[in-house]
Amino acid sequence: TTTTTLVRGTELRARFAVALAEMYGAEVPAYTTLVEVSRAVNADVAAARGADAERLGSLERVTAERHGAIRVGSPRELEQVGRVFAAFGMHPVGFYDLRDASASSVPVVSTAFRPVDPAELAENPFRVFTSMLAVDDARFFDAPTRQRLERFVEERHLFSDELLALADRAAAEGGLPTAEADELLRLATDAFRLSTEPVDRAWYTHLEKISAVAADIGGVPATHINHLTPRVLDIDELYRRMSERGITMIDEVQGPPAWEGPDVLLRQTSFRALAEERTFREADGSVVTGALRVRFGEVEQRGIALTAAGRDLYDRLVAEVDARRAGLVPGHESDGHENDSQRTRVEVALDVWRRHLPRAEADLVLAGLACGEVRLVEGALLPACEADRSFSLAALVEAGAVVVDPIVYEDFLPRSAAGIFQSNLTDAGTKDVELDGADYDADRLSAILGKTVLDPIELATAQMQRSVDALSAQLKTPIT
Ligand code: OOG
Ligand code: NI
Repeated sequence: TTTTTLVRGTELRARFAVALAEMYGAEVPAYTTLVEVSRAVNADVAAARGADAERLGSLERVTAERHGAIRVGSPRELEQVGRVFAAFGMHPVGFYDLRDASASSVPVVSTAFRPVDPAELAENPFRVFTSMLAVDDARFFDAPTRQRLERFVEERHLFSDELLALADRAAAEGGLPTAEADELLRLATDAFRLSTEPVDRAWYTHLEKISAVAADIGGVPATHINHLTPRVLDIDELYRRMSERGITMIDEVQGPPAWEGPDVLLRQTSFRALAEERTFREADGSVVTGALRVRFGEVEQRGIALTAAGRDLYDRLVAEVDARRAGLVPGHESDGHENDSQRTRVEVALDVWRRHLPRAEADLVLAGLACGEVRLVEGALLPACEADRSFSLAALVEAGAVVVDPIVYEDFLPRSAAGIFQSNLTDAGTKDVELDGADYDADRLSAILGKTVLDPIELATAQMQRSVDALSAQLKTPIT
């Protein structure tokens, strides 16, 4: 018998991320600048902060880390892309509804495909934010537009049968032999290349009036990677350096404000990409060269994952910031600001955060707001146990017998995502709020995908609980 060596899913994923980056870098030169500046920022932060800089991931992981974004037009296309990503050990996590995310709204629902196992994440956390056009949402699409969209999307083939067959095999067998692995990577990368096929101008323009995102999905013959996002350790510094290079960033960093406390969840910012050459078919049948400006550059900084209670608090803080800026609730005189409507979202958010969140990472975890892995410090003295012989985690941490390592937030924020979508569009589009929208939730996406869309908070809290259970087993007593 001969044994063939399999190229395993983990390696396939790492190679996929690199192949997409090479293709995207060749297509979008500003991406290369962004990656260069990100690397420089990360190196400088690591030099300045030492080991502390790596609390939320090794410099190696962070430097290689990317997320991509793609958009598809139908349940069939979503199901197929789910099979492609499964080959790379990437599974659907999180349900994001961007149709009602605050002021901005985009006619898509989304999930992110990513590795789930902490060891896999540590090896290569490549993830792809994946949006599906909600063609059945009557607030955006009238019946004739919907029918034409459905027909248009049904007739195109984003993923070849050969690609899908190889992907299914890789997922089933945990990898592929070398030659098949190469072929899978070639076909999968190619599926996300910007198409050179002509775009029907009239149809594209019709959709663009409703939503530029709808036009980018249902007005073109293929999908493409929309952006590829590097991770930085200091997004404010990155923002400064990109601006210094003359690249106009969107107005603010999305998500939590910069503050003295730990990095929490996700902060993101972006810049509009340059116009890209595309060919169009005009009404008279002639084919002309034109340009579209739909792809953009984005960068992110990741922080600690929150528990359900932490996320509730976060959402309440976001609402408080909105209410204060809208003048619905007063600011606090002690902060020297009664007039929040004059201040930026980030400025108000900073005050709100300082009032409500513990500043030490361990306190966030011990308060049940954030997720961390606990571990016994070798040789440390244990504190006195409780009357029932159990240990309190707080007492163990206080005594220095246990340390808490933060669990990084691996997911996305719907409001930031909507903000990123929106700030890169020139036109708000149209939405008839009098009509009913189509119902979408994680269950409906799971049914479309034929696999369960996992819950980000459950994944992070389960990881934390496993570490508490292991500690409890080590100490042979319950931990409270
Ligand atoms: C996705 C926008 C959302 C993020 O990082 O929140 C996103 C898109 O533009 O297709 O990528
Ligand atoms: Ni993104």
